[in-house]
Amino acid sequence: MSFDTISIIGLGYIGLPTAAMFASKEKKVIGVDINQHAVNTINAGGIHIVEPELDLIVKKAVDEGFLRATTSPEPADAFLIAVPTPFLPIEDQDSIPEPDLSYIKSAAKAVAKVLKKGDLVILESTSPVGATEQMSAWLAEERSDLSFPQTHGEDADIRIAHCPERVLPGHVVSELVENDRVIGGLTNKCSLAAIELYQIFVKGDCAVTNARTAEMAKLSENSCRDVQIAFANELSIICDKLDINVWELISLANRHPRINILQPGPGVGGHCIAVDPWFIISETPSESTLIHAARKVNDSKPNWVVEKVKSTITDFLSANPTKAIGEVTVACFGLSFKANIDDLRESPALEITNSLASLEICKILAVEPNITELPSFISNSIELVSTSQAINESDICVLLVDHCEFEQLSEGDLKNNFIIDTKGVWV
Ligand code: SAJ
Repeated sequence: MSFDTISIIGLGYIGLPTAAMFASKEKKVIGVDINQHAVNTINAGGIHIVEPELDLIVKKAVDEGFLRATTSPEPADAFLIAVPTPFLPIEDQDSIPEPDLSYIKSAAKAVAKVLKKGDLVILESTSPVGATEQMSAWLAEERSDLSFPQTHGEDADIRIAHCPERVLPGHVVSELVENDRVIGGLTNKCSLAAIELYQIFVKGDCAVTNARTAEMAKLSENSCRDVQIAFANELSIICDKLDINVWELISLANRHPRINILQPGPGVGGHCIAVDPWFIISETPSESTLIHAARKVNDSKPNWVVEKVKSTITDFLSANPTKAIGEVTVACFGLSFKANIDDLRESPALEITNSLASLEICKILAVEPNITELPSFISNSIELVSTSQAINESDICVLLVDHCEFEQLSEGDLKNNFIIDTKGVWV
């Protein structure tokens, strides 16, 4: 099978780097996205997302004519669907969110119009178990003139597979090439075609399974990490109550040859680890008690930090009886969802800072070295300041993200402030 033209549907954090990698191997790549701004930016040789090294690769691919973006699918030999799989809005905090596959459905319907015999369609989006079979059914509904694996097995005209992305934001370019891939074809021929496609640029192994196992593998990876972080977060709350330094405790426990406890923090953020477990929980709620409990532990950690700040304000006022509560200043160090990035989406640090501001009991400063202005959706009473200004002007310093800039501070820099450290950088 030869893949002369490859189409990527969805040019976001996964689709655009993937398109760029195929183009860097001199394949003709057609990127498709409904976002006209993204399409225009890419066709001008730019990128609309933040990811190290990607800008140069995209520019070269566009300049050399291997990558082009458009808003509607065109014929190709292989289609990779990398669209969002969000959740439907929940009615109340205790309901279990249900996945929204409407972007996959729209992408499948759009691709169906240009499908031809022999084409390969791969679902890359993180999806609930059964989504690849569902996507194939949507394609078949649109194209009764073509045969699909669910009805014609190995003799089908179209090949379908699920190959989940597993790259770490911030390291996408190297991980796309080096990481092993899980390849879940609806039939063996589907898997073999998908392996041939990925081997154009992937150096890692391509491990073959079926589509449902591939879907569950991706969900299990992120759920496993969520459960392990929940254990660390629960330990941090227990240790706080027992007056034990959790960071020392974890480093001691990790000296055991078979123990590797992860790091506690202000909660779990980002668009993957805090989200993907819900695909499992929503499909098998009675069987996912541990995964569900871990979600609750991690989701409740920001609120625990807010309560900790409130009790520290009380301690500060007891130690400084001449001060009124309105004169207290709290500085929050870090707003992004993890260290050394500018991404504020689904960030527990941002949630904590915003919650503290909404209490309206004291002045809130925020330090975030990776942004130049605060997003419009957070409280306008929060003031974005430099690290030194925050230390000098605050009474209480709350470390929320372990950015390099904060790790460089010494004990002496903070000697006049009360400290709450959710990442173990200063304690
Ligand atoms: N975190 C902790 N303690 C830890 C590790 C992480 O509190 O010990 C927190 C981080 O601060 C952050 C969140 O977890 O708020 C997630 O950060 P992360 O760096 O662990 O992961 P993501 O969400 O950036 O990327 C994950 C990766 N999955 C795994 O490591 C199993 C990545 O490989 C996936 O491709 C990505 O999700 C995805 O797209 O699904």
